[in-house]
Amino acid sequence: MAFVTLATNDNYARGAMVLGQSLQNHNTTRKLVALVGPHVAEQDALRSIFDEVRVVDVMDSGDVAHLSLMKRPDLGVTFTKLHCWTLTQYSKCVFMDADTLVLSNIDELFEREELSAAPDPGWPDCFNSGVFVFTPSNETHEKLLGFCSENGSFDGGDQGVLNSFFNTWATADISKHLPFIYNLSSIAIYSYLPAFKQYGHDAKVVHFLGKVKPWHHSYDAQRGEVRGQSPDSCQLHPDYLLMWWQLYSTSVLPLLQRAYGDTPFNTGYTEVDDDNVSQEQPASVTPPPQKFSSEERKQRWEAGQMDYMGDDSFANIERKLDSFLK
Ligand SMILES: [Mn+2]
Repeated sequence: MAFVTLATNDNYARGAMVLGQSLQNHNTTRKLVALVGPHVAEQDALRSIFDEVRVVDVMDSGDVAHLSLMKRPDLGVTFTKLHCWTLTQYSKCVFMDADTLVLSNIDELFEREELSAAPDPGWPDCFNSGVFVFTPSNETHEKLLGFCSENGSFDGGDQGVLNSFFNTWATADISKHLPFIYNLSSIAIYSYLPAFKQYGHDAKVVHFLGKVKPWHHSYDAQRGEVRGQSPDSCQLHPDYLLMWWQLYSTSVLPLLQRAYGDTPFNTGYTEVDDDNVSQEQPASVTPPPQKFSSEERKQRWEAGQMDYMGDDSFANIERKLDSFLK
């Protein structure tokens, strides 16, 4: 049995390392597996946390996955994620997005059956595909690929595909509904604050849903503060973002430095060694990393390598469309 995550670029690889470290810190007894896209450079550092790092290049495979991708080039990242079903050396797995963070031991999830997941905060009759229990099977994998290339995805990503495929989740078997505390998104905190105050302390997994990910912020190691946060956000809820950065700076960054030397990382991490840097100085805040130029992004898009979880996310595309309509 194994926890499985997916990193399609270097930023998600850092998220995956924080997730893997958080699972280890809470003494998981299961294996840790990372699926990585072919462009992820940080495989060595990943290998020091994960038991298995598997490179998935749907583009280069001659199999049914590649054929499916040629039919639906818009679903590149989705096909990469569906690859988790091919991990048949494990009898059961828990998939976790690289933008999740574990707050306590969750090995009990392996008692659940496929497909178990928590409700999505935006449409609770759909499950959120950031955390789910599944049974690896080449047969299921091929069925999923076939389904995906025939029907596409109603939301452009894996969550739409998986909800259409496992379409009895909402009604058939309540034991496949994971409690919300296994996939708590910050969106839900603000949309139902009294419930968060009542139940939030039981949270076991935090999911940094949305466009802005922890690695888009920057961190003042000296003061132990995440920059660019509104001052009252910490009063509303435990500072999950700060927890992510503390784990990143204490456990992941040393691994990256060991693997690559002291070359600066484009993560927004800044080390401040004196207090002379005043807060008004914008230079002390590192802007979010620019991953690709728009020309490079266009080329990647045309090659079927969309960054659906990042630059090419639906929200970004929608914003672009809106700018034309106004
Ligand atoms: Mn996610």
